[in-house]
Amino acid sequence: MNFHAPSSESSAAACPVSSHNEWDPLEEIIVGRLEGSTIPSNHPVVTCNIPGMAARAQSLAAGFRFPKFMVEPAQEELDHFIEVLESLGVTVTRPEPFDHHAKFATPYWSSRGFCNSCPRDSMLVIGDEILETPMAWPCRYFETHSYRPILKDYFRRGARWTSAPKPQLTDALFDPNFELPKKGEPIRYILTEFEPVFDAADFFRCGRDIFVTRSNVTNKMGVDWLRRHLGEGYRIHEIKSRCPNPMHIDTTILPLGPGKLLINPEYIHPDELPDILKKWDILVAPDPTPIDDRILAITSMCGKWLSMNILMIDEKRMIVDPHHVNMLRQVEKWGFEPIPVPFLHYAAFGGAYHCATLDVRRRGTLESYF
Ligand code: ABU
Repeated sequence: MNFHAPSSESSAAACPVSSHNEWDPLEEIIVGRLEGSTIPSNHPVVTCNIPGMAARAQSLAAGFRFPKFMVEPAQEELDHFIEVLESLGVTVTRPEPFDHHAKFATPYWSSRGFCNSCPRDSMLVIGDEILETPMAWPCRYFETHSYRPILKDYFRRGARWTSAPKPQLTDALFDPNFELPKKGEPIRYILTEFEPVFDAADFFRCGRDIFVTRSNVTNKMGVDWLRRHLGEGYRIHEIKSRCPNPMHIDTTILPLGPGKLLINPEYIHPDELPDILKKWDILVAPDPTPIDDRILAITSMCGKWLSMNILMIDEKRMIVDPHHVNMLRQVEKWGFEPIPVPFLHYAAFGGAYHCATLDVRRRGTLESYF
């Protein structure tokens, strides 16, 4: 029997990696870095996931370093975010700075790198295991190498460190005729089932139940691979999303605590949720507050629902962007305590607080919430 669970409660408590859900009290977190950031090299799997104006800018400037006028304000926000986390008693761990402008190649293709802004994508924490994911963007192929000193340290201190099969990312993985679905058309994806690929950010964890949305970086074979890898101790449920260019679950649907589910009303129809989630309170995210700053709007790699990219400190406290006043007020009405931290400039590097972090240790045990 392949029962995948920590060896015992006491060893799980002592392990530097121990996180079973999105809301237990946060003890240690990896926060991304912007040093060495490089605009993603051109590839259809990149372009199809970036909003219109940013995609045009990205294809013109692919492979160049991100300009200072974008890095500096985002870096200031990041430094402040780290100060806030530390003031809350959370241990913040950082990857090594790396020059992502360096070119690399496999037998099939070559690319420059991207950055370490979003550790949420390249590593998945399930209990005491930290797993390097098989990512579909060629420019992210070696992204976890900046985290290897941290991973080796966690391993030496007792964590399980694994990696999914490194994908080949040949043309066979990408549908050459792919076009984004138009309004009303069925959702389709650029990926074929040539080999397993997934980003960790397409999953969220609720103890023994793990939820996933398929996307332009996560295929069915990737979900099947993880399901078989985790074995009988976990259940992976697919959530249907109506996002036309899906990449990552955390602007579509996110649990804020046991029994509390934040949903994006544009992408999630409650009737289509897996039955077990229908028993939870559905908290409908308010309309995101529009971003009028033209530069921010043009450079953002993300959609407008980044207002949902919340990081839970525990079941009550959460980090929210003060720009998104609708969200701030709404979560207060729902009984949460929002901690406002400005972070809009980080969107040019792929996300907000949930993307920019990886919670490696939360105080709590493996439970079944359904
Ligand atoms: N990396 C999460 C951002 C997803 C989005 O653009 O909505």
